Amino acid sequence: MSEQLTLYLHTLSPYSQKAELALIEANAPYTGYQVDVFNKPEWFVSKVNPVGKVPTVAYGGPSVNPDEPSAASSKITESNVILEFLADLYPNSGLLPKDPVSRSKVRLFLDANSKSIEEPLYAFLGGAGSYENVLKGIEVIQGFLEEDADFAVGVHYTIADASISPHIARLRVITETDAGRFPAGMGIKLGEELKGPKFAKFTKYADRVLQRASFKQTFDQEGVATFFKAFYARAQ
Ligand SMILES: N[C@@H](CCC(=O)N[C@@H](CS)C(=O)NCC(=O)O)C(=O)O
Repeated sequence: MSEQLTLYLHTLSPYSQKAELALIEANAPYTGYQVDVFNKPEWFVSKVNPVGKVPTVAYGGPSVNPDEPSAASSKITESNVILEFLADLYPNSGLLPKDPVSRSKVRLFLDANSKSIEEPLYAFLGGAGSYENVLKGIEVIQGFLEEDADFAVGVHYTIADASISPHIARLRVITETDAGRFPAGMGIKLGEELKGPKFAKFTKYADRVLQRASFKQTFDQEGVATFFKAFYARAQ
């Protein structure tokens, strides 16, 4: 039997959603605890994650209230590390394939997702990135995808799918609402460009992952859109 697992998260955080998706897909028992990242409790920084970021997993040790964390639990940070940890903890979940070549493909996908999607997308959202870099990143990811594949790697849901789907959903929010600190209209333009034949493989994959039950269960579309509009409001 696995030990107690607490996931410290924020409901609007794409990195937190990566961990939630893996836990749900593995059918893993866990306690989720929402951390107010805009007004962090002192105990979270002193006892859970000195960097103060979510997601963080506390694994093992006694069962305690999440806001009274035990020094005896292991604290695991960084969403990609958490994804690999959960795949190791639940080897029969299929979150990581069994054969070494497929495992390396999943790891390459995770790395590409961090560099080619996470970095350029949130830089663009915050008004410090470039439109072209977002498109270049999507092209890189598209290069990993098989034609008509349901999943990023192989024939099962893996941590590769969990790593990218929260960002695909936020990309959709940007292209549908134009919310973000980039010049007005660029979000809508991006959406139009992604509808073209050049990005058909990526768009098909995106449509599929956003339909998944675990995804719908963990995504607050209205909440993300409202947050983006307020937090990344353009200067008037
Ligand atoms: N590289 C980290 C990024 C995590 C991250 O930036 N989390 C944000 C929420 S989306 C956070 O906790 N921010 C609070 C802060 O930076 O103080 C990961 O992959 O887990």
